[in-house]
Amino acid sequence: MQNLELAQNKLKQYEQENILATLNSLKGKEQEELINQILKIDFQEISELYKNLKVKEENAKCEIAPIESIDKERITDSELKELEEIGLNIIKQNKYAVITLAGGQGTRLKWDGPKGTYKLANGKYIFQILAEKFKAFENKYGTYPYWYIMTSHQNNQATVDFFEEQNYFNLDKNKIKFFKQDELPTLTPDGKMILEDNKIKTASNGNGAIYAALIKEKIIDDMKAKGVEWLYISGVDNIMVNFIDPIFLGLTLKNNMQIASKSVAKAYPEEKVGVFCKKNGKPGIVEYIELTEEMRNDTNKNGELIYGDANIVSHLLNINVIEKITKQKMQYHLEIKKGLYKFEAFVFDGFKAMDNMLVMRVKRENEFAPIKNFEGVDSPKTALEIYEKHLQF
Ligand code: UD2
Repeated sequence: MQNLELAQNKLKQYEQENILATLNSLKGKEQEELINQILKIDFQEISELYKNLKVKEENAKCEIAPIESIDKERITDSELKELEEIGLNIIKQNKYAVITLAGGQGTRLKWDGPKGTYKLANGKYIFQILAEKFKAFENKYGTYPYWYIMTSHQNNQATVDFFEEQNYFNLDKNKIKFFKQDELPTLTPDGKMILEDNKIKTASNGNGAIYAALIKEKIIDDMKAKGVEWLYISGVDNIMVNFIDPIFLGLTLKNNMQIASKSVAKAYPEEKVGVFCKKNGKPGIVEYIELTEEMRNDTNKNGELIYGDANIVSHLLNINVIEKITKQKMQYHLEIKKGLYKFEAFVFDGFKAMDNMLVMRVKRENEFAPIKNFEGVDSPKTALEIYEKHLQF
């Protein structure tokens, strides 16, 4: 059967009549490109996601309970020294890699390039600030780990071009690797795909797409060939991220954990951050949009928020956990942007593959200055103020 007929049959089977009409009206290269895109899309997956919307979000069913965290400020100096030695030993053997999640659209920042290419008022790009952390680590310890950057189909080329133009910020380009996450069609509220320049409109399918991407893009194979055992996964938008952290790695090893994350004390109940918890007894995070009013304000006898450990997208995973996570069904969350349905997987939903995880609470000003919005909270201005006041190498 010809590809055109295969594409037409798929569109009929999944009731995407409007795409079918356009497909039949196109000719030559334009029609061929749309056919190729249609044959690559997993219509069954997107139609199940849409149908499942009628089923209440998994969170509504699951039982949520607090999870304990270790406050870094309460660890003694001698123990910090011991933990640092344990972690350094792994990092110096090149068994450690940093993964930067950079496939988001960054719509709130009103910047149409990849978020890492945004230049702050101090003249530094976000990617440049992240790259300088590798250099600083090398100046202190004589080495720095591998750096993997997850991009999206939309921003990959622009990201790679930017690093080439910047000569990889004088880092060894052989220690830096880019890989693309997957994407999903966006839908109208009645489940129809839409066209943009005669192509089906798609969007990144959330930072939880990292697990499948690590396998599909053979990044896991690349890491294993290099002897990597520990992955520090963090967001591109936090310029205070401390992603080469021997103490955190040491604490995780000492507690025999395969997954660990950093938290900061939630600033106030309504703060737009996910919070660590246990869902049906497994470690996880409840996203800010899914936190109930009551949970948001729940406090313990000392008046501290029960769900007070805020997620700063700084996760440490043993490489063996990745395959375990890809074996479980990935949960998708509905996000409605400009009236369209977007389906996003969240990186932290993978944590339920383990029975427990370590949460290390760090001081907000030392490790968290996100750049989310063009102005106001979590903006380039607020992030730069924290960066200039608190950055320590
Ligand atoms: C993230 C956390 C949230 C909160 C907040 C703190 C997730 C899902 N949510 O919310 O719990 O703590 O940060 O700052 O982590 N990204 C991709 N691919 C995608 C979508 C996002 O790589 O398809 C990256 C994005 O570039 C960024 C990171 O994931 O580096 C988090 O961005 P986000 O917009 O998904 O999540 P946000 O900021 O709403």
